[in-house]
Order: sequence, then structure tokens, then C-alpha cells
Amino acid sequence: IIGGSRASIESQPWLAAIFNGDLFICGGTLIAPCWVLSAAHCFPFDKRARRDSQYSVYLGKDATNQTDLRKEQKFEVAKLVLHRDFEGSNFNNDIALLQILDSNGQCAQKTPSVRTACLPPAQQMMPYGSFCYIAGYGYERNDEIFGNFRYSRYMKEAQVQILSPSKCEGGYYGKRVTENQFCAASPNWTEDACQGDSGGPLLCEMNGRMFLFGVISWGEGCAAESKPGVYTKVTNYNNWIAKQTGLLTFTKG
Ligand code: 4AZ
Repeated sequence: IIGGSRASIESQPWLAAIFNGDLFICGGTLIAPCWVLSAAHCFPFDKRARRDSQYSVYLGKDATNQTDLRKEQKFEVAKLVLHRDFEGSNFNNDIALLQILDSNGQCAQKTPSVRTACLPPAQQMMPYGSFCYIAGYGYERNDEIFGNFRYSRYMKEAQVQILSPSKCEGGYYGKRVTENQFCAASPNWTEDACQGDSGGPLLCEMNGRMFLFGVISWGEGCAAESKPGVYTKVTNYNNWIAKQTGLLTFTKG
């Protein structure tokens, strides 16, 4: 996360850290005790063949290189579902679901550092201009070397504003942003998601609850002028999520 601030995981307790072996690869969001939502492009070798990927999912983690056994919960991936229409060329349908199980066959337990985010009602979008939150363990500015980035490793959160499709198109990305995506940026191009944040959440507050509206997906550079972050529009996938997970109802509160 570029800009924004470090925070403890209790302020984003739905944030998941996804590893392949010892390697941190992506963020994710806990949407139900057994399910983490992430981005399909985080799992490039799993489109056809399973290969020998050994994914682990951690919840309740303040930093990707630190372990606090009182807070964190570790899971294996019982099932990885990549959207079958994910397109590598434009990241259309950049969405994936991971079914998580711990070594005792249990899903996530609700604690102060681990809890689910809400899913918004289908096809509902926040008004353009709304400020929402992004979170992740990915790149931040390296103040020691101008123009350089480095992994934060610590969880960070930042605020970005939802942009209308016409604003994102005009002057920014043209027709490259699909109907399954939306853009968000900070007004002065100071805060943004970056490498390592993908798969993680963009959440907006409604009636005192945090709802998952976006999955961090792509962008040209990070916090670069006129280059907003692009997010998978979660509210286009309520039916897909329901079908893949068997979770039937998403309530408004
Ligand atoms: C990435 O490489 C990435 N500025 C994620 C988000 C953005 C750029 C790059 C948006 O995962």
C-alpha cells in the first residue's frame, strides 16, 4: 500500500495473507468462516494444471514476516476456484475463491483479529466519489531511494475514492477497464494499492459495517498520476460466489 498508514490487523480483521510455500504472494478477504476471496491472477499456474503449489492462508497477521500465535490462524487450501473466464490480457474476471481448513479440519474462528467482511447486495455500487479503504502487505515507497518501492511486510491501510467509468476511461485507461472492474484513486495520487496487495480488499462503510466492494487487481504503476488502481467489481459476482461456495444468502446487514 502506497501512502496510508500501518495499522494492526484488528482494524482489518478480514485481511488474509496468502503464501505459496514460504513465499508471500497475495492478499485476500475472509467472506465466510471457510472462504477467502482473492484474485485469479495470483494463481497463474493453476489455470490448467495443479502443479506443486503449496498454498497457505493466514488470518490475524500483523506482518508477513512475523508470527504471533495468540492472534494468527493458519489454513491449508482445501479448494481453489479460479473464475473460468479470467482473461490474462485485461484481467477481466480477476476473482478466485479459496476454501480454507486448518490442521484440525476447522475453518476460521471469530476473534478480535479474525472476522468476516460483509458482501454487498448484487449489482449495488457505492456512489462515485465515495471514500473507501484498501488494505494489504504489499509495496510501499522506499524513502531511501527516490522512485523505488519495497515490500512493507506490515499491514497497511489507505483511503481511495471510487471513480466513475467515464472518469476512469477519459484520460486514464480508455476502454481497457471492463464492466467487471472499477477504478479508485486518491485525490492527489498519493495513496494506492501496489504489488503484493492484489487479491486484497477494497471495503466501503455502509450503516456502520464494512462491505467488500472490490478486489485489488491491477493498475499502471502505483500512485502514479492519472493511473488509478483497478478493482474487480465484487457485486457482479454474487451469483458466482453463491454457486461456488454454497453460501446462499447475503444480507444487507
Ligand atoms: C500488482 O502488481 C499491482 N496500483 C496491484 C495493484 C496496482 C498495481 C499493481 C494498482 O499486484
